[in-house]
Amino acid sequence: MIYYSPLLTTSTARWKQLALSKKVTLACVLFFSVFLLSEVFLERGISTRIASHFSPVPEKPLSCANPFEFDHHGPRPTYPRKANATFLTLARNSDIAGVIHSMKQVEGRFNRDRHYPWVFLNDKPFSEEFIACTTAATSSKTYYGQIPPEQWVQPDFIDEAKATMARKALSKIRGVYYAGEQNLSVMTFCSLLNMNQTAYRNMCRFYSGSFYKQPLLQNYKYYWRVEPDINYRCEIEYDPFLYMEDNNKAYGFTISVPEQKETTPTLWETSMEFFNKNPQYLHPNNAMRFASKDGGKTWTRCTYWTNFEIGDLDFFRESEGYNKYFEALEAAGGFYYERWGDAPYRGIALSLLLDRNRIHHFDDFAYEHTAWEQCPNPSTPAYERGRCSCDYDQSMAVKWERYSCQADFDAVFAAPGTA
Ligand SMILES: Nc1nc2c(ncn2[C@@H]2O[C@H](COP(=O)(O)OP(=O)(O)O)[C@@H](O)[C@H]2O)c(=O)[nH]1
Ligand SMILES: [Mg+2]
Repeated sequence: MIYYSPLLTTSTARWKQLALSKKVTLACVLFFSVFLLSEVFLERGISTRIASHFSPVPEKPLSCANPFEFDHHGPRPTYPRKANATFLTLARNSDIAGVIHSMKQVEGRFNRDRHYPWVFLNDKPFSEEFIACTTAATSSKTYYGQIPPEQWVQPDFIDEAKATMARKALSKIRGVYYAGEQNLSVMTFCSLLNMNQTAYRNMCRFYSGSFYKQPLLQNYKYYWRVEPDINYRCEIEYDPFLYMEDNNKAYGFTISVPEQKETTPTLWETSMEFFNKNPQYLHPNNAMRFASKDGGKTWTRCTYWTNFEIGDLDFFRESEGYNKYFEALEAAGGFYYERWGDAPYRGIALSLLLDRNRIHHFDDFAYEHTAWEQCPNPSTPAYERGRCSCDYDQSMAVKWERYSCQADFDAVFAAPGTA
């Protein structure tokens, strides 16, 4: 049956309807322009406000002062000298509470009498509140930098239609974190604009190939990465920067886990293509066996869990292999067409490019982030020395032994090397 609207029966009515629909269209265009502009220019745009209206999150008062919340029993260590080093925190303004939490941990457990500076990086300008609180949370100097867009946003050569399809496909697989679209099912307009769901990918790409290029890091040799909401559950009774320096270490980690298959279907073959073409970059005493047990055919998926890391910036800046390898992966587009992370990237790069003796496992650190942690073995002096308050049995390498890559690391790195 054909239905004729009475409004269409006269030309005046038709005109009125047209005018009305024009107004509605204009109002819609205006509304969505404001919406989109707010998403682009304000960190907490309209969508966040609408969402918070429906599920209001009570504002927690920030605790900016009194960072030294740990009791230190016994004498503090004395140190021969300081290293040329800094803490490094990438964060959004909205991460402030988690950042202050982490700073209290680091300051209280270690830095309150070492005074290493903090470098904070963000893809947007830091808010006054962020700067005021983080400055108050340490007695050291703090520096704030904004990442240039070309080192942060998705490059122009990425085919967005292909990237969107990939994100959709990944988000249909259960158990894949930061797959892409699921967080935004209600934010259709954001997803049209390709916003937020690529932020995690931007972050992974940034921590793979750009963080060490930031001007604020140029004068430092070592960085110690600190993420929001981490915990150190032992005192840090020595200076890990000096440990790195005195032992010629280029990279230190606490937890080693395998990367998910779904996020990296072609990472290994793309990497092998690069290293087969450029074998000159392979270090003769590398840790290939940590990455592959069959001479490169298949990947163990083992990575260093990069949210804790202490590294030698000179290595990242100066290693031609590290930088060329990043360029090759960037050109392949897998940071966006798949969800290549900085942990698998770093895991492969360091295992193949570095002398394996330059990679160090900080097994005496009690480190925890999200649900995963490392706690030193209570039968080791580290546990008592650090007056630890963690449970060794909850350690990734103990509780999730089959899943952890720690035993692989220990085996590979205990094997006799050439260096
Ligand atoms: N400035 C900024 N920092 C981000 C963004 N996304 C993640 N980060 C930071 O990158 C780090 C890793 O992100 P996180 O969400 O903790 O990833 P996860 O540890 O893998 O779950 C943290 O320090 C975050 O604060 C972003 O869009 N902008
Ligand atoms: Mg994190």
